[in-house]
Amino acid sequence: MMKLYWAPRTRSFSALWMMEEAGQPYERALVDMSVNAQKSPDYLAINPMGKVPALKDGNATMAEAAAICAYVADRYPEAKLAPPIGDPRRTKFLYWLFFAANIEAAIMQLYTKMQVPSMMAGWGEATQVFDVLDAAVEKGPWILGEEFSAADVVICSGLNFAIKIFKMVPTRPSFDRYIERCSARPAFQRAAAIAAG
Ligand SMILES: N[C@@H](CCC(=O)N[C@@H](CS)C(=O)NCC(=O)O)C(=O)O
Repeated sequence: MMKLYWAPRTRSFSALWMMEEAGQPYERALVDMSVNAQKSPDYLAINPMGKVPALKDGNATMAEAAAICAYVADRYPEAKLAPPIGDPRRTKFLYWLFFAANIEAAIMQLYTKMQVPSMMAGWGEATQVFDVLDAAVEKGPWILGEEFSAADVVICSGLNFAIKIFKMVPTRPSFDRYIERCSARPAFQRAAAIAAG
């Protein structure tokens, strides 16, 4: 059984939601950040960055929320949370999983008002990152169109975390509607209930 290391009100929500979408039994290990458990030697052996989430599957361990979501989708193909390997729909699926890092960076740039030459920044112009995302979620229901996938778990969790919970950047109507659609999913609600304790 997979073991998910997580903590409430953190980026580990995406991995928690993903496990609930997968619908397979898994174990949860709460990492107590109030006592800095994420920096304990035992935990650093799992994630040397000392951050949540992390995942253990047998003897294999990994971290990084988007990577965990991609792994879980491939590990449980019957849950249909990723287009299968070789399917051309993988193009956009992988694109959005990796684009999540641009969103994260753009959010931090806007929040800190950090000046960066957009040609040198890997994520480019922060506002353009949001324009591109806006166009992608506008039509819906999901980022790949009709099919929900792990890419939605990753992208929507990022938006929800930064915009709804921590209000780091202003929202947009398309983001609000997208977050609403995602948060209406039973798996999202189960994860939210778990996170709320
Ligand atoms: N790039 C990581 C980021 C994870 C992350 O930033 N986790 C934060 C909580 S939101 C954390 O564990 N912080 C604790 C610390 O840095 O001590 C991912 O996507 O998994």
